[in-house]
Amino acid sequence: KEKEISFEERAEITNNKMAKKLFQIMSLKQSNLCFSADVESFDLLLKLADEIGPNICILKTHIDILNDFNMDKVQELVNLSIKHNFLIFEDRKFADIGNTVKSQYSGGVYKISQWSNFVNAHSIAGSGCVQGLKEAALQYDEPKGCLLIAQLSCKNNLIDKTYTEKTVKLAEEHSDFIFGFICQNKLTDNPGFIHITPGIQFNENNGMSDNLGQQYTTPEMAILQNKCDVIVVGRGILKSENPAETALKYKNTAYEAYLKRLNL
Ligand code: 5FU
Repeated sequence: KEKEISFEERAEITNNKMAKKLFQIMSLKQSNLCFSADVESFDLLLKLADEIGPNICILKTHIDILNDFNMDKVQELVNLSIKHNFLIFEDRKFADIGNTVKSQYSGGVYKISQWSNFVNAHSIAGSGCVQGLKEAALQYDEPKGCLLIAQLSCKNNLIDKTYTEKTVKLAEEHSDFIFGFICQNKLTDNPGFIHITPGIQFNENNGMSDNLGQQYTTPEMAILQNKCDVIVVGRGILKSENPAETALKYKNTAYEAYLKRLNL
């Protein structure tokens, strides 16, 4: 049976600067929790980021669902990410030709490349899409990165096994920029690639799905059985009575599951 490698060791092994930084934060903060801050008010997002920030390694945004977006508030979010030492992941899911995603990433209203540490992309458009994002990222001194969406959590999605395998291959070909996957289970033994998993809730919350096809699994299942590294939690935290307290519970559960996996 192959040995499990710790986040700390993986930070040492990988040559990808973004992966290194993330593994270091995870190991330092003892957190493999990503908070999905899916709210419509930027002010609320900032309040939550300040409260939950100490317990997360990543804060995930959907910047285009905010009603009160402006660049000053983005700067406040960046300040909070420095204060609490978490990374900002814009869940933009790029999926176009290289030239277009390059502009979508760096330009427009949101200027995503300026403030996000990493983004994600569908692999459907192939290497040009990855290349376009990579080119836009090159203008910055600090590391930027991208995850490929290898699997989706939602019911009846069109991704099959071949698509997932080809996605892993695409990631391997661009491992200077691509440092992992949005997925539902571990896809490769390459320790530099991180596996980040949405569709997570404790059993006791709203059952195991929503009305729009989202499917949930528990933190323990994701980390122990499916061998993912990071859990992404949105409504499991947001809809709870005390988001900060609930986030701490998710953090502890996910990290304990990871420690258990290391010692198995
Ligand atoms: F790529 C994916 C995916 O396969 N499933 C997802 O749920 C992304 N997501 C995102 O994670 C989705 O857009 C939400 O922002 C978040 C899950 O939120 P929830 O409230 O925990 O269901």
